[in-house]
Amino acid sequence: MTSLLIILCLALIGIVVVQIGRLTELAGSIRGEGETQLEINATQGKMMLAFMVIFLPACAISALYYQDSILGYGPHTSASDHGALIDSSFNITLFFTGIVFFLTHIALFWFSYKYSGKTNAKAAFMPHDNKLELIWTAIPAIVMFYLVSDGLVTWNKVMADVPVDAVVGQDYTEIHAQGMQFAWNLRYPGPDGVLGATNYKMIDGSNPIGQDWNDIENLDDFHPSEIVLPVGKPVRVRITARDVLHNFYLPHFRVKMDAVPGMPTYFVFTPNTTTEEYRQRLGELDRNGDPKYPEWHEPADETEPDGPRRWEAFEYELACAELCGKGHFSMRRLVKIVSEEEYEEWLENQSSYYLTTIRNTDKDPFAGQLLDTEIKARKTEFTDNLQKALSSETDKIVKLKYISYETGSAKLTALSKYELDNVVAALNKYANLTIEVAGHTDNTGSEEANLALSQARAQTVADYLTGKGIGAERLRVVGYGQLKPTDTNATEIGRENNRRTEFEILTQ
Ligand SMILES: [Cu+2]
Repeated sequence: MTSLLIILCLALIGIVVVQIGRLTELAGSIRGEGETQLEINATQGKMMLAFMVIFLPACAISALYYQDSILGYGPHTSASDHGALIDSSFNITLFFTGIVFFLTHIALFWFSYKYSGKTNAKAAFMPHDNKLELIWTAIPAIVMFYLVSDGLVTWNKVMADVPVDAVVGQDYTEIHAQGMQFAWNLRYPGPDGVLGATNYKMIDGSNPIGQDWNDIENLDDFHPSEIVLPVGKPVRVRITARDVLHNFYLPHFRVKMDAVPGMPTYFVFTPNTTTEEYRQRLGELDRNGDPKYPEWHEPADETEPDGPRRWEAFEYELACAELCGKGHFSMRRLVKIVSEEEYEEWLENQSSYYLTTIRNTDKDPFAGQLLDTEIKARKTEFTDNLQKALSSETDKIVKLKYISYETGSAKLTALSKYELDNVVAALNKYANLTIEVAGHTDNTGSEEANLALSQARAQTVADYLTGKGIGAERLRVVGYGQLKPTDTNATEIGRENNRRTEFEILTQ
């Protein structure tokens, strides 16, 4: 209904304009063509002048009025080191083009008014003027030279890669952002600080970035759902695209770089304002205790008028600045800038994508093998348990959690050797240590068979130890069969816990 009314109004206005035009034409033909033309000229001239008086101040006033919403002004000063350079380049350019803008518009409208058609005036004819030519060539040339050279210097600083001798993981953090329709796949290097190799041919449902699992540097890489970075430390973002053009855009940090399929790009920047500091800036109060930027004190959620204010809910964000398809808008990701301590804490809580998703699946080239990190972790666990038993008065038993046998036999599995080597190392380290190696089973099968099996298994372990040069007199070998369960035999997990090899410290 409203739109119908608007259309009707517009149609009526159109008819009125046409009718006025006809009327003027009619009046003109009655009074004579020339006189009417002069009158129109004079009116147009005055209108031009009036337009200038309203339009130019309005330009300046609106810019000042909205200045707090513009990047680079008010609370929106840059949150990265290089951002200030970009903002200052923009300001210098705005200063010079602003002068030209105002001067040319004043000249345009003033002359339109002053020289609007008159019968008694005649245009002056000036074929050439060297002085004028010199002035209007030299001034723009000097200004342009300055703008271009300043821009070039800024550009080189902003686009600079990390120094050649900078060490990844120490001097700077390197992260990976891969654009796809429609998400950013983020990847962090994990504890080793180095991103593993990727190959687009390896991309599949379980490997979104195409990480090469044969490269051990990939094994600790993790895929966070948001970007978290420590304040004050340079970060180099590796930017790739999986399908079409995307654009890695962090407006608050003045970071913007195309993600191009087949052509990795990068951007190096140093965040210098934490999320919390930026929020404080938005929520700042003036001397009278009133909000400095009132729009940031409105509720963040309109349906919750008493909820957090907009400044409190503020988050930095990563957007895609390329119109990459209809789901383009959904490529938003949060960016959090935190203190070094908070960052370390966050890192601790992240887990490797390989270990959580790929490990021991058919995509894992290391399936059935132990990784160095796992060997180390098991050694630490063994040493801790041994120390506990050594210092305990009552509990002298160390469970050998990672020793296992082929089903129903006393043959050790290949991976048992790591735990056995830990035992060898312990016996070599503590020369007075004597132990009882004990085998245990669950209650499946006959008691005699279990006794025999546990005895055989304990013997295999002892044989391994003596084979490594441990004196047989330091070992007592016992098979307890099903007689000493530590858990229930009613459940599978309980039975698994009961099938075990352990040793007890006899003397130390
Ligand atoms: Cu995109």
